[in-house]
Amino acid sequence: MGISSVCSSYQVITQCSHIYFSETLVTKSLSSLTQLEELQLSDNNFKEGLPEVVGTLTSLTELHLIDCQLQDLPESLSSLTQLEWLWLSNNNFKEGLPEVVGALTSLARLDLDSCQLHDLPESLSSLTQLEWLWLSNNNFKEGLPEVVGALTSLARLDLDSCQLHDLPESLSSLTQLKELWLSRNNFKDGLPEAVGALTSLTELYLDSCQLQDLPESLSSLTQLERLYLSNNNFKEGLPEVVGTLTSLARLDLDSCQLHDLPESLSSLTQLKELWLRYNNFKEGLPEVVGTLTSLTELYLDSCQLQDLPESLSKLSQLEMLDISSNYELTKIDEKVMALNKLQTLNFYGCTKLISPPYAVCQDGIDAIQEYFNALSQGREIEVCNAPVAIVGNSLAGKTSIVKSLRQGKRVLSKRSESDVSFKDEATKGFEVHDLKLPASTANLIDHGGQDVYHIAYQYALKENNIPLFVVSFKQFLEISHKKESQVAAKETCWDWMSHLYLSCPLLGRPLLVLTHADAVSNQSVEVCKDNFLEEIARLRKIMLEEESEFSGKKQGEFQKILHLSNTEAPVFHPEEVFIFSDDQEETSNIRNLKLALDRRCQVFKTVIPGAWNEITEFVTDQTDESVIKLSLIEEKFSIKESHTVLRYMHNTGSILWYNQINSLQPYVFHQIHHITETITLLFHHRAEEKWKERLATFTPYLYQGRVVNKAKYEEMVEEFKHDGILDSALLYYLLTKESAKFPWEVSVELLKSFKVLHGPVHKHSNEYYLIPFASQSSMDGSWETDGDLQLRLEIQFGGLPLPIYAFHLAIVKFLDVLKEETSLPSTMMVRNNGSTIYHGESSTHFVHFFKEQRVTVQVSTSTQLLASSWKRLIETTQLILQYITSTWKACRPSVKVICSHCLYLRDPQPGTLVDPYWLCPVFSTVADRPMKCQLQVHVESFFGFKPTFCSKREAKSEAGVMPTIPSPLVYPCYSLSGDETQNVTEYLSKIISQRCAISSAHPRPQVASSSVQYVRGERVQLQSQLKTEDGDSDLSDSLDYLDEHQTELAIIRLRVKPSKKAWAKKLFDSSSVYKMTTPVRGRCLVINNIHFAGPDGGVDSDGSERVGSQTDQKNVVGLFKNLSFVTKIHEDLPAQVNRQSCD
Ligand SMILES: Nc1nc2c(ncn2[C@@H]2O[C@H](COP(=O)(O)OP(=O)(O)O)[C@@H](O)[C@H]2O)c(=O)[nH]1
Ligand SMILES: [Mg+2]
Repeated sequence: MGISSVCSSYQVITQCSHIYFSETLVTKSLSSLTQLEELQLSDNNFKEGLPEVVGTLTSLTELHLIDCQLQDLPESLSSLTQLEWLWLSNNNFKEGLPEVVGALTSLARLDLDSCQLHDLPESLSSLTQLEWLWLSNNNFKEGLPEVVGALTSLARLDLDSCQLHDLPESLSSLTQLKELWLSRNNFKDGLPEAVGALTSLTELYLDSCQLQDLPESLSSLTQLERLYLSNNNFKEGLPEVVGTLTSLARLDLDSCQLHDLPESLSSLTQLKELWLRYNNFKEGLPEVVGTLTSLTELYLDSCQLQDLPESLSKLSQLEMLDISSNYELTKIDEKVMALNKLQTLNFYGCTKLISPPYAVCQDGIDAIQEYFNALSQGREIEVCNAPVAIVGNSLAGKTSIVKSLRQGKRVLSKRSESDVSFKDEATKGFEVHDLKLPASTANLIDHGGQDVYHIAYQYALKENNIPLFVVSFKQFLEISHKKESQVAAKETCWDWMSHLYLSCPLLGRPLLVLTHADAVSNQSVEVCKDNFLEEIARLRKIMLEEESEFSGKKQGEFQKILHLSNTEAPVFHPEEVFIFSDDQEETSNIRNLKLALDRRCQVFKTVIPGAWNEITEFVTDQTDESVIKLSLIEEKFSIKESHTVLRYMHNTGSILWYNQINSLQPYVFHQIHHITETITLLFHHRAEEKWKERLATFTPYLYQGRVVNKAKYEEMVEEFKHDGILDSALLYYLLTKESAKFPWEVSVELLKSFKVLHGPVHKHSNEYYLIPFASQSSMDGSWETDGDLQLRLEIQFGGLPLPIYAFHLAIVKFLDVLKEETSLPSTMMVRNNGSTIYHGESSTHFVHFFKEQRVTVQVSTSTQLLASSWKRLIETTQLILQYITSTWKACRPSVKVICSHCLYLRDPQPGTLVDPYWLCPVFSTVADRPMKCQLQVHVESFFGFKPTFCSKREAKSEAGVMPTIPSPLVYPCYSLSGDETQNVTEYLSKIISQRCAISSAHPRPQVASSSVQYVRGERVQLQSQLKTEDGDSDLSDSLDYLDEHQTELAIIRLRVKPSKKAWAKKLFDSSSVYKMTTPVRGRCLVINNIHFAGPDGGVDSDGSERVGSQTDQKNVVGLFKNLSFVTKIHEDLPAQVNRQSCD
């Protein structure tokens, strides 16, 4: 279709990277558009010059030529005498701006941003109509061209990032200038005086200019309404001249290293918006702020404030107050909260607020005002309740510490690893016990140390608590002897930082309890303690070094973990380290620990209205039920007040009320241990014994009208244990028969809301739930080569390691996401380290390598579905990332796009495209743009990272060995035309012969990540198991790569090397062996009958089905695909197989 046939007087042509402007097409079609007023040609490639025809469109008033690789402009452009707006940013005029621009005398707006300009032609002075000029991001190191001063109609001049040090005097002729943008230049030696002469200025941008002072002459800018000064260094004080700019309505002083503000600022009587974020007002907010009575918006984010002074109460016009991220803020003056125009209060991160309590602030300004009203009207009670999170390895001595604290003497819990008959006091999930201290009450949250219980931690997570780490000297020494002391410090203590601080970066410094001092024999306890603390300090150093390597990246939340990021203070304060042994006489330690806890609890001290006590007592008195219905409380008390009280009780750890989760909001869990009892029905550190016990007492029951007998029960249990697939009949049994703590729906919600369960999934009228955590089996490697094409992304997590349960929850999230996305009947499979969802011809895999802190997401697909598969891959990854980063706020993920072309060739070192800023909001808003541009723009311009992609691409295509790789195989794309798909298909068939060559030339590294699989909680005695294999077996050769340090890893997939055994070699050398050497080795037909037809052709009457044969099918198909067979699957074929159906 000719362009002219669709173009009328107004036409936009944009993003036409695929339209080739042949001379004939352009002259024939475009030249006839004599009425054309606006032409959009941005994002095209006019490296060879702009087509002359553009100059014939004499009616043009607006011409867009952004990012067109232009180096010059044709003279003919001078005929565009009507042209008012010309957009030329992101072109390359290194050789100078084409003179023709100066001939466009009607120009009112000229955009020359990022054009590599060093100078401007004199001819520009003819642009007497020019009002707006963008010159940002050019290099005027040698000085701004004088010609700019001649453009006397200018109202707006943008000179951001121009490497300017000074400005010419001539600039002062711009008497019409209203807006001047000078951000990100270097005025270390002072702001040029010329600025003070621009007396018409209303807006002045001077952020990030390395300013330390401002000239007095600025006081002439009497019209100035907006002044941007953020990111300068006014350590010595804000220049007094600012106080003379009495027309100012907005003043931006973010990140100016301010400690105080001058009194003179009080003259700014028109000031409406004041930005003071990221300054240090530890000593108190300057009083002068309270005099700015016209203020409507005040931003005090991250100012290290400890209180909000009463003086702010004079800001009667204030509508918006941002005090977020003032982590030490404990008090907001009552009068400030009484400001009647105040509508928005942002206090995110101020978890230490005690007056009003944080729980009250969470309910908004009304609740705060009511709280103060209630206080002033009636009785008030001072309370001091604080949650204490106790973490540490299993058997570290956590529960013993809790008992000792509560009983006031050293008491040890009774544990037995081996004796089954013994009542084991191992903590399951978590337990909460209160502890009365001299001036406070602590709610001790004792966490179970075993891996299986980590998933339960999320239930008791608090934004603010007192962390207490328990480390056993015995374990520390044992690991130190076996490995080294650094590993020991990491395993006994450091890893626990992630559990608490990744999700709640704002928690204060942890207390440390060292137990089993009686186990330290040869060396003194003090030496051992010092050794441990040194190793912890070293671990912190290593982590911070790793952080600085990534310094280009946003560290965000991580920086807030102060005891880790601030190296001036030790990780554990010497006065908060306690040593315990089994000595029962030892009571002074307990006393000291109690005192230390009491001191820390003081921070939580607050005053509450007397009326609250009634609600608190009502809740604690309800001992008959496991869960209180919220409606019951709401009937008796005011709704608003009871919510605030419940939230307060939740924050202090005395109840659990998940008011953020809609389905759980109607319930108040005041018998906290019942929650963990519900969870431990599914996971238990002695799962095997538990199942056996259950079986012994099993009696048949009814579920949905059907009797579940023992055989069915056993089958369901086996399926659950092996595959993590939980039949809802079994879930029902566990939650109602085994323990009826909560109503069935509440229990299910409790598990589903925290991503312990995924489901229900329906299959053949049965309902199932999927629980990756429960599965004992791991993903086999066949997913790697599944499908014609593999599209793959890898997420690597840096910094503090994510706990393993984070990966399991992410798998459930993955299942949730894809279930919603696809309406196709899809099947799913879960394993303890991953999951696969099959949708029609493609399948999506999620696999995690916990030890390496890495996740792989892959879509295996056909060429036909290439674009939609990329889309699915990217969107799935993004949703998973959003989930992980919102829960584990301080984690630092980075994402790699793996080159699909390399994957196709089975290249062991595939090319990657690195995007360290994957989560950048720009990406999510421009969803439909090919990601290629975005990745490159971000990577190159912001972080100095260069994407490395498919190393074979350039080299091979230049040498002419390979045709150019179609870009959808290298870059993600969101849409593909039929031709492009065809192109990819042809290309792939051409290179299939290369596949084997490359993969045999670079054998995979022996311990390829994918061959390492983690088996939860089980120390698989792999060595001994394998040794019992046939001594002649080739598999025994592979043991040499087993790592001594990784005994808890099970290497499931072993590489099979060519045999060295003569008898085996002979088998392959005989003339009777048919050698297969063609790229496609042959066809493989898999017939899998899952359901057997009954005599009438329907499903067999006894409903028998071969559950699990799907897995065999996958394995068989995977194997043959690896051997380059074309595979075809048939399911449920009748006995009389029609030959045709197999063809
Ligand atoms: N010798 C000695 N044994 C201790 C000490 N603290 C705890 N234990 C024992 O270590 C085992 C584990 O203690 P427990 O408090 O249940 O550990 P948890 O798993 O961290 O809760 C129990 O058998 C305790 O009796 C200690 O300081 N010295
Ligand atoms: Mg315990």
